[in-house]
Amino acid sequence: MKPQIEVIHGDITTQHVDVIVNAANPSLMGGGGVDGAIHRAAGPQLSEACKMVRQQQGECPPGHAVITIAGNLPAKAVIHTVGPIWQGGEQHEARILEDAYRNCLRLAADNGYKTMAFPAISTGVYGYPKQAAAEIAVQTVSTFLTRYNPLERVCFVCFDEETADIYRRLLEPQRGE
Ligand code: AR6
Repeated sequence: MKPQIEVIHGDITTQHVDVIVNAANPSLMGGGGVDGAIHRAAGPQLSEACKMVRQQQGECPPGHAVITIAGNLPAKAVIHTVGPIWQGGEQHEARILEDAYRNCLRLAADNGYKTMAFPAISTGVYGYPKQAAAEIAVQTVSTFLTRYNPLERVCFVCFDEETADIYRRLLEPQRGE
């Protein structure tokens, strides 16, 4: 069966998927944006789990990803990744963003999860241009699903309509294939 890629305009914390991705910072200790929303919705168990990861492996560098329990969220697990901070495009931001998406996909697949949801990593506080970030997201997910296919559904959960439109346009040519 061909895996589905979906665009959802909404809040990632309410998604009924196996695993949601958090756009975290290297400390894994929470923050604003989607990170803050996920920590609030998941409750203190998530902070405890992140603290344990921190103690065991230190900070999570940009492009890397770690997995924890999901506390009170409908999802079964949370994958925390750290995207690049946009600095104009000459500081390997594209490669780091691609690594972030790919490492999340690998972690989800390696843990046997079938459905997952991504936010638009790095496009908020970290300032990555939305269109360029979405192109990397769609390309990396599509390539992963083509080459290695344990996932059944990947959702791009967009908090604003502008981002959702960007993703819909990028995915349009793939519809009906
Ligand atoms: N559901 C889905 N997407 C959301 C939600 C939500 N509930 N809330 C915000 N977004 P950002 P970053 C979107 O800033 O740029 C944190 O403080 C948002 O509109 O959350 O990777 C971390 O601790 C945007 O499109 O993450 C880091 O310090 C996207 O999620 C830093 O921000 C990403 O915006 C990470 O910055």
